[in-house]
Amino acid sequence: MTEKLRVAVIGAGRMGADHVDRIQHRINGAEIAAVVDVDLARAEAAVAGVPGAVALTSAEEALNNGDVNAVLVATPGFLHEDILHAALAKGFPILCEKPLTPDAASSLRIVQAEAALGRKLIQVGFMRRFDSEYMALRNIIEERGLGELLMLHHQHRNPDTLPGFTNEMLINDSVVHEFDAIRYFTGEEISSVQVRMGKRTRTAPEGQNDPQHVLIETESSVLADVEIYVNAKFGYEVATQATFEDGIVNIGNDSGPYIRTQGRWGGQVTPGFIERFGAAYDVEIQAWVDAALRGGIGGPSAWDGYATAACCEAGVKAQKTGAKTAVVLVEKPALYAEAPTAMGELRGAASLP
Ligand code: ISE
Repeated sequence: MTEKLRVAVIGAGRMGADHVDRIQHRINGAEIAAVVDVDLARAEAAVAGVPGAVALTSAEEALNNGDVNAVLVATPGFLHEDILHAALAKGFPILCEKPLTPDAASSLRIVQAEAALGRKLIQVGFMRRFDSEYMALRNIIEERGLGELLMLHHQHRNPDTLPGFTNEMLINDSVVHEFDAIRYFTGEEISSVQVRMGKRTRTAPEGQNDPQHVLIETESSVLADVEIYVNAKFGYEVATQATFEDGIVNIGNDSGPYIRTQGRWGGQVTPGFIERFGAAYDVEIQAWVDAALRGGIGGPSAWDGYATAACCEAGVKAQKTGAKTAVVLVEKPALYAEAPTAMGELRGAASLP
């Protein structure tokens, strides 16, 4: 492969622009060659200050630009499939923000296209796998120092939602992260999903049931639950409590400066996901670049994108029926049998006392 990735970032919204800044200023081994957005002014704003990078309005043009040899897809999910097929055909390394695609059938088409190539080119942007506390919890689970993992309790709270954030999006846009996290922690597929809708918060927009309680079971019957609450107002929180045979582990609780002043004590609540996972995004993109330069991927694969899409489909069905809904996957192609090697290098230090 080449010495440096020359990346086309497709989509210059919040995540795309954040990745342009990250690659330009904090990542080794990659630089920005092009930024694409249907809104040219937005693409131009993203490349301002990036010498040599071009602003374009067409993904196709970017893929055919001789200066580009890698792609970071950060458009809305419904645009991913076409871009991914075109980038696979070029043989480019790809970092695709979640979701891989919006439904399991189209994600499976991507998996099949990549499996036919016989090598992994797509890394999916589940950045939580690169959070230091996530890595530490996974180590504790794998090493079995606290015995077997029995349950995972997740809290996923956002301050508010953008207009148009539907009931389905609580699953497809938000709980998709817990589906991946549970698979990452346990190393197992999810076998069923159930969704309970209770009392709504008064600030939930019309048609949105918020919060919701999602009940999840894995292949070996680890039980997990997620409180997804997207109008929590107080700030952003993604936390997990893991129950083991011989202990309890908590991750994601706000830490940082603990201040006592004027008769009060406390600290700051994290405002949003960009701040909560900023460091994880940096590690994720560096892992992608390093692995791509060696001809592989450094994190979750297209299979992980497909499996979580199938969990989301079961979750949306479960929202409508209230029933425990099975997650059905096709047989895993041999290409995805082994975890990417870079994940081994990225494991956090075991943090048992
Ligand atoms: C958003 O798209 C994200 O990916 C955030 O991590 C998540 O917390 C939020 O719920 C989603 O809407």
